[in-house]
Amino acid sequence: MEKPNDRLSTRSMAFVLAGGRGSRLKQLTDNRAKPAVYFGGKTRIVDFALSNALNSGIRKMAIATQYKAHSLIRHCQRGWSFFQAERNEYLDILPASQRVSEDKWYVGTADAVTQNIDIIDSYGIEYILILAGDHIYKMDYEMMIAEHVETGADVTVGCLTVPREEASAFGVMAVDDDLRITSFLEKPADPPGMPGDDTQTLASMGIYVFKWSFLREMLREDADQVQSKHDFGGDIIPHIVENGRAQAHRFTESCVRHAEGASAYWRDVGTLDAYWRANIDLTNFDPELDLWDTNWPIWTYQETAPPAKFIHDEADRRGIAISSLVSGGCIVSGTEIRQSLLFTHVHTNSFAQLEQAVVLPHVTVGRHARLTRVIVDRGVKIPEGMVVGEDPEEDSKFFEVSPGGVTLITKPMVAAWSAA
Ligand code: ADQ
Ligand code: ADP
Repeated sequence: MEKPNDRLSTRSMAFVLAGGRGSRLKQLTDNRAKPAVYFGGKTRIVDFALSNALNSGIRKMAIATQYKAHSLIRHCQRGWSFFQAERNEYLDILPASQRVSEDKWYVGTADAVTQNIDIIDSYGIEYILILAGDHIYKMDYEMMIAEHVETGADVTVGCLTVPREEASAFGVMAVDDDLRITSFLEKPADPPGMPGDDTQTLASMGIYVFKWSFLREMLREDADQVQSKHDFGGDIIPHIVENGRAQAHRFTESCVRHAEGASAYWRDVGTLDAYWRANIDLTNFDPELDLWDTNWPIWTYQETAPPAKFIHDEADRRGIAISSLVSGGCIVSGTEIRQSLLFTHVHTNSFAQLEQAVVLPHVTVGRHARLTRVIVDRGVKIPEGMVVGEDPEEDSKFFEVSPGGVTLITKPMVAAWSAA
């Protein structure tokens, strides 16, 4: 029988890069980093990478934060503090804290690891899994680590196929029959197609497995290179592809599907349109992302809240939610809600209507308000009678309207609307 301590997952750590802003999410990331953005009713984006690691058996984790890290740090402290040092379990939050020199933030993603080499050393691990904290997917990382050990590669890069016209946002690779990476281009302007399918490109997920002793050496070398941007996708991976052995690991091999034959779900949710769509998709009859799977739970910090409450009387107040997700602490008082997602502690009032609305925690919606195809930021108080989502031209005077016609509503925008 396999002894628990021999498991690869216990000899590995996950290092989560969570420093990026995600500027295409517009004002949704004015006060929080992209990994801290709420997703799916209860969770935040970073919970997916952390839960994947936990569900894969990994009990040593570190999160590198930088941009507007406060809500991310608070979330991790509240929701992810159950690790027990006595059992060699760790979750360290590593803000860019000028540990190395007074004036140094994390320059690039590789530098975020370099600046914490001594902490990683103290974990006594053999393998390190570098993750991005800003994607929605379910994946068993232990399978990727096992493949890394089996092939003896210097680095194993998680990859998936993306439509060629979207591929310039990714690291793009070519592989041979054994999935050895033969070329790697970081965010090429004109990405090449795949052999046999010109419409698709093999793209890096920005997740990597290394033997720690190897990466440590690479990072030390990279730190001295003046022309390096100290970035995994831009510097470290291309260097290994040229001078060593880089192997690709297909996401489809280790993704966690909710049913036989189901698709391999992975989303970047980096734009307002993609973010809104991925949230609203959860209201589908059979959503591609299964949050109900008890075998692969998405762990998070949950506010203590009473059950959702609906107030409905046939006379005039109709408090109903159709094809929607409504979280704890919500009070739907005489509001008609369709195909929407309400996070914790949302309170909506009589005669209001919500359709295809993603409503973040602690929002109140005033009487007679009508909101269609919107994202409402945390804590917003929608004034009585406000109508958004029916006239894009009018909406764009006060709110952020996406190319796909989704309207983002934040507190300063409502203040401007109310003042006008
Ligand atoms: P991008 O996602 O564009 O490309 P980047 O902006 O470096 O790369 O972000 C990667 C991760 O690191 C994100 O989770 C981000 O939050 C975090 N991050 C960014 N700067 C950081 C810093 N200074 N300190 C700490 N964390 C930081 C990468 C790869 C591509 C790959 C895509 C897949 O470079 O090759 O295709 O991910 O999305
Ligand atoms: P309306 O939707 O007509 O504007 P209210 O929001 O004043 O009405 O209240 C409707 C119902 O919502 C109340 O009867 C009560 O059951 C519930 N409710 C309102 N506020 C709270 C609260 N703070 N805590 C618990 N329940 C509340």
